[in-house]
Amino acid sequence: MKEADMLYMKKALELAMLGWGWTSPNPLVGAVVVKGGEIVGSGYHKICGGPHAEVNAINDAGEKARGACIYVNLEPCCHYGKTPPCTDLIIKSGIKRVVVGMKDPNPRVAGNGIKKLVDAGIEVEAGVLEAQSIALNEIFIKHIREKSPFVILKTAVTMDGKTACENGDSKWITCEQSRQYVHRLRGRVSCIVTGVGTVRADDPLMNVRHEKGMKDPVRVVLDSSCSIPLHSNVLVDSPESTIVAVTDSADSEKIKAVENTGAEVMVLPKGDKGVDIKSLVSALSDRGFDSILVEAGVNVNASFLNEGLVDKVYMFMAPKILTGRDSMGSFGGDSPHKMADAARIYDMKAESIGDDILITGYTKE
Ligand code: AOF
Ligand code: ZN
Repeated sequence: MKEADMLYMKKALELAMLGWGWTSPNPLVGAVVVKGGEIVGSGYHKICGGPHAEVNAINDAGEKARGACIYVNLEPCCHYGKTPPCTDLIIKSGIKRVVVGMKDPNPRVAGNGIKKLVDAGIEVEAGVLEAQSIALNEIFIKHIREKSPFVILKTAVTMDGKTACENGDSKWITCEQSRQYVHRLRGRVSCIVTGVGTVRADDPLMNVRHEKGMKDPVRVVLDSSCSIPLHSNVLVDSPESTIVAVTDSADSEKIKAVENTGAEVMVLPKGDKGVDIKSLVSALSDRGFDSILVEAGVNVNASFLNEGLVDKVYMFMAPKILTGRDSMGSFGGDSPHKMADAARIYDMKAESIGDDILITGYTKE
């Protein structure tokens, strides 16, 4: 692989990141137009429904696009969606080489974009920085392939795996930078799921206040009996972006009171422990949500993990050892009898965030 190709693709990936939080359910895409060893145009996909990265980059390059090479982290589209096919514009602009990060998993494209360019006599090279391109759009990839949201479970623990003292105190485990990182993650997802226990204990806002210019996700509170206090922050601050998920055993007066705050109440089937989590994920999927961030207590965390609904885990580990036999961990549920029953995490990675270590990994290989 040519070094220059990797360099320009890296630039395209960096540009793609600028759309973080605004392109959902569409992908993060960046593009650069290069001619004579110089960047003559660049652009990225800014907002879902808006022009694609290639369009912005080619318009930026203008006449200089003729005879140039375009680098884009996702295969150019060849279909009419909310916008016309990028392949047509690439062909018309006189670009002679296209370097692609990854093939588009969208069945309406899926290799046909590349084929259309090749058929038009354009040189195409695919798979440059492919792993990075796939990682950047993991939410988009799962959502478009499986029509189901990508589920991220986030926890924060001490080095001995504790999340709270025996009396529930947990403020704060991690450093300021880690908390800011979580806000950025919140800005990328369609919704955050938590339990009513967490709402009672911490009264969180669950918004993106540490990052400017990002939209807040919808907040979903699991509360089978609809017992959420009406003065909770999630019902006082922007209640129109709060969903309270209850079961049919919830009292209708309580449901009405929550609805009167402006929040939505979603009645879902009962599971073993409260609201059935699979039904919740499928209801959120029906709304077109591409991603779910689980930021919850021991029971909700265990339900999501044990039901096989988690795709990716973000675990922030603080440089602290809490100790104490009654200190709490991040996962409750029934206690397994064999280590072999532990949930296996794949492709585990660690990076430093301030004083903490962020460990990420996937539940599937
Ligand atoms: C984007 N931005 O920069 C690229 C995309 O409905 P449309 O016209 O916006 O098309 C969306 C599809 O286009 C998307 O699912 C993906 O397959 C392809 N490429 N989409 O939103 C872009 N290059
Ligand atoms: Zn396109």
